[in-house]
Amino acid sequence: MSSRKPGNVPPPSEITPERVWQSRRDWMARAGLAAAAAGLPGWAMRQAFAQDAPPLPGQPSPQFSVMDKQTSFKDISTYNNYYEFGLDKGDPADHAGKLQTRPWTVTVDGEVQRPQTFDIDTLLKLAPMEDRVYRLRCVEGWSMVIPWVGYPLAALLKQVEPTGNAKYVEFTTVVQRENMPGVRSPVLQWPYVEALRLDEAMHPLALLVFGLYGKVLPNQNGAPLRLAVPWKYGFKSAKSLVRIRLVERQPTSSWMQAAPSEYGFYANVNPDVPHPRWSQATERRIGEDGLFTPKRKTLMFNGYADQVASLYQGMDLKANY
Ligand SMILES: Nc1nc2c(c(=O)[nH]1)N[C@H]1C(S)=C(S)[C@@H](COP(=O)(O)O)O[C@H]1N2
Ligand SMILES: [Mo]
Repeated sequence: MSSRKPGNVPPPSEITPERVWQSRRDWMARAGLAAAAAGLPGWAMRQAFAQDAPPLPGQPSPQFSVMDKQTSFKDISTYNNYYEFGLDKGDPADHAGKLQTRPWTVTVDGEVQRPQTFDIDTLLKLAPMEDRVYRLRCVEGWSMVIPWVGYPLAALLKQVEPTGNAKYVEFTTVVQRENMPGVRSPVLQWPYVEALRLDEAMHPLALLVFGLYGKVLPNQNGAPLRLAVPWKYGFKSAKSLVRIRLVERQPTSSWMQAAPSEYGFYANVNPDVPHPRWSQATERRIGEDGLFTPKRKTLMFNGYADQVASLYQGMDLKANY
C-alpha cells in the first residue's frame, strides 16, 4: 500500500505525462475562470483553450499547398459550419467542447477484402503527417485558407483493399445526442453522411485531416478526424468521421437528401454553375472582409483544375452539379 496521504507531494518520478497534462488543464480551467472574471470576450477564452491543443506536426508539402495568405487560427476555429452543434457560425466553437473524442474508432468496411475497425491512435500512425495549405470554399459564398495536418485518404483505403465492385466511398460522421444540441433540429438527417466517387477519394489531394496549424484539430473543426476535399464545396469535407464504407451504388448524402435541386452529388466548386438561389461566381475571403474589400473571383475547381479536371473529362458539369 502506498503511504501517500492527501496533501503529500509525489516525487517527480511519479509525475506521469497524464498528470502533467491534467494539472495543466486544471491550470487552464482556473486561467479560464480568471479570464471570465476579467470580462474577456468568449472568443478570447476559447482561444486560450484552443491554443493549448497538443502539437501535431507534419512535413511541409509545398507540392500540395497554395501560397494564399493563411486565414487566422481565430477565424478558422470560431467561424464554423458544424450543424450538429447549431446553425450559427459561433455555435460550434461555443458547444463542441462537449464532443467526446476518446475513445474513438473508425470502421472501414463494405466492398473491401479486409474490413477493419481502426482505433484513432492507430490512424494517427498509419502514414506520415503532412502540412498542407488548402483553400476551403463554402457553398454559402465564403472561403478560407487552412493549413491542415493529415495524410492522403488513399493511404487508409489501400489498407482495406477495395474490391472490384467498389465504385463509391460513403462517409458517416458521429452523433452524440447528449452532446450535440443541433441534432434536435430537423434541418438535416443525422448522422451527417457524405460520399465521393472512388477515384475522387483516391486522388492525392483528398486529405484525411487530424490537425491544423501544427496542432490537434479543435473539436469545432471536426476532431478527431475529418476530410478535406479542396476542389469541392466545403460540405463534402465531413467532420468527426466514424465510418467509411465502400459501395457499388452512388450514396445519397445528407445534403442531397435535404435539397436535391440545390446540392448535387459532385458539388465541385464551379463559378459557372450558380446555386439555384445565388451566384457562385465570387466569394468573400474570411479575414479580408473590410467594407471596401472587393470580392474574389471563384476559381474553377477552387483553383485545383490542373490536378482534378481530368476526373470529370466528358461529364456535363451543369447536370452533374
Ligand atoms: N459532420 C459535419 N461535417 C461538416 C459540416 C456539418 O455541419 N457537419 N459542415 C460542412 C460545411 S458546410 C463546411 S463549409 C465545412 C466547414 O469546415 P470548418 O468549420 O472546419 O471550416 O465542414 C463541413 N463538414
Ligand atoms: Mo459549407
